Amino acid sequence: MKFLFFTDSHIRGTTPKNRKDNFYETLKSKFEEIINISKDLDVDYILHGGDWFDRPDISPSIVREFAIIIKGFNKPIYTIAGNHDIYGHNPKTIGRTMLGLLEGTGIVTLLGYDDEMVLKKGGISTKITGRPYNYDIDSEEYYKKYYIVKKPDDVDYTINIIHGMLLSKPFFKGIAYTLLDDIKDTEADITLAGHYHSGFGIKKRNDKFFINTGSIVRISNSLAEIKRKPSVVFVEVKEKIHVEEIQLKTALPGEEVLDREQLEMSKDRNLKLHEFYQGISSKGEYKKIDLFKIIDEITSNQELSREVKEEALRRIGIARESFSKGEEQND
Ligand SMILES: [Mn+2]
Repeated sequence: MKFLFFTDSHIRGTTPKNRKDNFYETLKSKFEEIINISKDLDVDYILHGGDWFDRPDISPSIVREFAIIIKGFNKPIYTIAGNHDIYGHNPKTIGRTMLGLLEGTGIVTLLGYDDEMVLKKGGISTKITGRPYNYDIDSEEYYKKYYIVKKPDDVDYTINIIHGMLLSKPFFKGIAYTLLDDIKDTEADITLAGHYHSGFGIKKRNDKFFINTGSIVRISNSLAEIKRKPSVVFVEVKEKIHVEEIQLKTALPGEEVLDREQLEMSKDRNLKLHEFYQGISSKGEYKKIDLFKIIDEITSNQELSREVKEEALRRIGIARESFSKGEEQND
């Protein structure tokens, strides 16, 4: 039984300010390459780790174009919603989102917290579970119920797909995350994670695989992202598990797509922080800014010191309270 996994495609019609290419065209080429890889490897199923779209309300013309492309996989697609796919971090809003539309029209199958699929082929059975993003997914109180899954006796393998901040080593304080070592008791043979865009590759703990090869697009212009080559993962389960990371050929060298000048500018920590404060202090502007993108940008920016990151995240926390109240009214 063969799978192809990729995550965090962040489909959008505009080009992020850090990118020098036509992001929309790049996205299309990447999807086309991934479809070709899936055909060449003759995979049975496509798995995606969430954040299909950059926002839940991407324009219909863009969704239409990508829906046509995604149908080209011509294989069942099992997936989950990421934080960018839903409104206000609320998984219950999926019915009014563009990912909900892909699900409703049968282009993808969304796995909710209580769903489990048992796939069978050639005498092998694999149980697939999905854990869409939720605000408490990495909380100390609840992370286990999302990350740790059971394996029934009557299946050969179990795969859990999750959209959460799973990391291989500790980050700085101020953002919730879950470490591989915290969840090594999971009975999932393979945990496939999205959400953390830089990824941690393919890791093994207690004979279990933990995989996040990162977003297929590079949005933030940190040094790590400039060096990173986006990739997908081929998984084959037979008598044993075979996993393989495949780098995308359509992903150009970081220097060619990410704006180095923007990175140089951000080296001035005070300037960066000043711009950030300006962004959130003007109310009209603020509503147009994706909070998680700000958090992603700050946390992945290697030019910022730990203290600056912590202070920024502390202030975001305060700003976020009033933001989510406003968002609920509009929703
Ligand atoms: Mn994402």
